[in-house]
Amino acid sequence: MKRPIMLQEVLRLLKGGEGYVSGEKISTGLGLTRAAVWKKIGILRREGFIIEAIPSRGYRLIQSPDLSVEEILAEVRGDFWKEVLFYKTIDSTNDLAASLSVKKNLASGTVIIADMQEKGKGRLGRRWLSPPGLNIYMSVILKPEMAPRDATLLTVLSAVAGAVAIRGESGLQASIKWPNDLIVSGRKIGGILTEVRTDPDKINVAIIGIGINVNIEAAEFPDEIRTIGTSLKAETGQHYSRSRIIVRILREIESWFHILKKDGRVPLLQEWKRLSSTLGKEVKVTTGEEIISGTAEDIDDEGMLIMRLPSGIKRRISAGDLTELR
Ligand code: BT5
Repeated sequence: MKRPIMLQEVLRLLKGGEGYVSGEKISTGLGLTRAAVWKKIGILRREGFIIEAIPSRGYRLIQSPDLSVEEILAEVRGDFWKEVLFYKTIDSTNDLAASLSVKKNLASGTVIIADMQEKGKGRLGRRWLSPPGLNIYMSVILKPEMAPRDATLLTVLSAVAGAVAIRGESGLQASIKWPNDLIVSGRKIGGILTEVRTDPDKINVAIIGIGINVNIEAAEFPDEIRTIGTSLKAETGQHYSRSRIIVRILREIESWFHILKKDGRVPLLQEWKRLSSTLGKEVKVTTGEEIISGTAEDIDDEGMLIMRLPSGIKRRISAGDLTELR
């Protein structure tokens, strides 16, 4: 079921208004009765929005909740982003996206967000720590006109979106460790898990899972992650709105798709290189079949890592776990 658009319209008016927005302005602007406006305000309040109502002046938005689908939709819904589905508890947003995209044939531009995941997953069946009320766990469903070999490029694009969103919201110098890690101060603040279903010659559905540690405190990480992970809160001491970060990520993804279409891959790859912590470093990559050591020289236009081995030979690597040696 599509979320009705009217709540988002009310929210837009409240956010756009300087100070109070009169009930009259909302009702005439949206073609609603005053009673209907009051009802929508009630729904928004139940979603956690703090809205002041003064009879002679109107309504004023005082505070938004930290995670609100209505707020995200009010900001991004359009030709590219179609729908946002929210779940309080779920196994994994990627798994649900995969099963719904088959069962319900979800449109490209559907976003699935969860407050917590019981079985959040990383690559190769690893676990992704996903406690409630603190972090971002989301999957975006896209049906891009791309060849199956471009799946890594989707990870590249999403990592850029994630790093830019973290930088924009917090000022932290987030960087990207090839292929899918978002890093702050040498620790993992987020990760991307791209899964694709393909036809022989094109991607049928891409599910891009994005996990970002937002308001979790360092002390709340279990031992095995405390030394390798971090969060926006752990780095800055501040609390962040998950909605705002999600909106930034979604806007970035949308805008990179437009740029890809208009100007090709070069601008995206340049931006990735600007944000990368990997290039120029001595690295070790574990691929599952072998461990390769050398210098990370470049990524190619499919997002593959180009390594120069000590022998001088270049290798092109599609996937693996990378450790920066220095
Ligand atoms: C990733 O895998 O980094 C991809 C993470 C993707 C998570 C999102 S959340 C929404 C969507 N739905 C899902 O079920 N997944 C996606 P990988 O590179 O394999 O890294 C996994 C490793 O990161 C684990 O083995 C841990 O060492 C570490 N780790 C686990 N949880 C972490 C966390 N919250 N923060 C930092 N590191 C973590």
